[in-house]
Amino acid sequence: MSLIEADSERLLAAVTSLLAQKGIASDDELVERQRVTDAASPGQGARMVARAWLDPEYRALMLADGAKAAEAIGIPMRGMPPLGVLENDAETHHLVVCTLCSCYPRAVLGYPPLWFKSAAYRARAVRDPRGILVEFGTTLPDSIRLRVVDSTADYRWMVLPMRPAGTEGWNEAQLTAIVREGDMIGVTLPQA
Ligand SMILES: [Co+2]
Repeated sequence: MSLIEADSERLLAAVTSLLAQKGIASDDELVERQRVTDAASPGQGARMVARAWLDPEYRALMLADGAKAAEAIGIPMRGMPPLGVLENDAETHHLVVCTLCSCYPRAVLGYPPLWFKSAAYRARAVRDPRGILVEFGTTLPDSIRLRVVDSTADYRWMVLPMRPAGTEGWNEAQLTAIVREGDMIGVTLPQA
């Protein structure tokens, strides 16, 4: 083990023992949370999106309380911050960023992609959001209002994208398969 690894191990041990001492989270809870986060992937969020496209009641629940909607389809949310869902429509497009660090809805999307954590994305998503979308291959008509939403440690956000044309009659599994990570952050749009 290198010196740096030894230091980071000691820091981790100190923080976890403080969390336990203060009654914030036990070792078992931390291990469980880590296991759940390791198992999470964008496929979880994609299932929520596909369900919302097909089921207006589920869509209403998702917009009212993202965490409840996640739990309703078996995604574990215990110990996670609240999850807000931003619905894109013909007038408004949402883009999610954590300007401070890398706050990300890990329970429903898994670990954030590297670009989401980069200083360049965090700065440019605010300063030049339309420009950064173009780099992801997404050109929005000028008539669409673009809202940039800051994810924080206390409140995580995901985007409910618009269902693309050409998917009429598709079932939930087919719809789930076309929803990508970036679509739920707002950097890309689902394609049929
Ligand atoms: Co953050």
